[in-house]
Amino acid sequence: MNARYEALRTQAEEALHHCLPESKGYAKVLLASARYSLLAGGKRLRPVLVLAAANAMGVSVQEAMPYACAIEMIHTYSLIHDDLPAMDNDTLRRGRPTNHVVYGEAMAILAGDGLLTHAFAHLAAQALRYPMRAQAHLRAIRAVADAAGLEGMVAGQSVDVYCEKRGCAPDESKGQLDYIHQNKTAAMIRGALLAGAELGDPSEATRRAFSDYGEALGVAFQVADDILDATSTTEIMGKTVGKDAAVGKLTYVALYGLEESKARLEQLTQQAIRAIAPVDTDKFFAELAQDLLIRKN
Ligand code: GRG
Repeated sequence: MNARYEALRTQAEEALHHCLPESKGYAKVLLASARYSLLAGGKRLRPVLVLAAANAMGVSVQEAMPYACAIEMIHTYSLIHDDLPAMDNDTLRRGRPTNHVVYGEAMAILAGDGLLTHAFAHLAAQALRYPMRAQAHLRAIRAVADAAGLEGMVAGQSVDVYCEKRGCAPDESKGQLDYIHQNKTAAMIRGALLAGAELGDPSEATRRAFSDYGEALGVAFQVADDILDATSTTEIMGKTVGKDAAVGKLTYVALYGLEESKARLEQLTQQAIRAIAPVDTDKFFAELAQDLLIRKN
């Protein structure tokens, strides 16, 4: 990733260390469990997107940072819950044992619940600091909620889980796969961009540019993830790979094969770059899409 990405990632990383209550008192194990996963590293892609979109709209890092932290809290909750035995039953995440392996299933569920709820408390607190800009903050909070909820990530995950456990009709698999990618993965990537953009009162055309870029980039990100699951190693990825094929998961590679998946990834990347061009004056977003195309983890 380029130097600007790394600079934004470092700022977000620092802020993440201060956004949760300290692990003390009777609930200290819950708080330790939430901190364990939130502070385990990762690419911090979604926080960087929030900050970069806000910056493109002339909004300060200070005003946008709680959105960057909140979206990473929500992303982290989704990873904790996704790794649970009832879902993907994974033991490795971000190069460390998964939350439930360390803290037990019940605490992992509660840590996820807590991170999701705390994210919105964090956002409401920030909106209250800007009473003159309440509309912009409410629209940004709405973008986060829409991305995460029953018409976004959770909905996508539900179809993914349903297809894996119950099987999906073969003639519907292409539509279902698109739905899973657009919601499980792309919704939060698009939501991060929209949250940052909404803070700057965007025009309809600018909102559309961020939305279309986020959608294409998000689906590309998941196609790349499907390719990496089939071709990379557990050491490089920091999570178990090769499981998709082993459990017969509906993925891009399973449905279209490796070569067509790579071609689709390239096509989606170009689509994303075209969509963001009108607002991408310094080409940060285009470069990011290119970097994600060749990502190794
Ligand atoms: C449990 C509600 C609920 C949702 C789970 C995010 C998710 C939805 C599941 C994780 C499994 C998976 C492969 C999702 C696709 C999105 C994805 C590639 C997530 C991992 O995001 P990265 O690569 O992870 O940005 P880091 O660790 O870098 O933050």
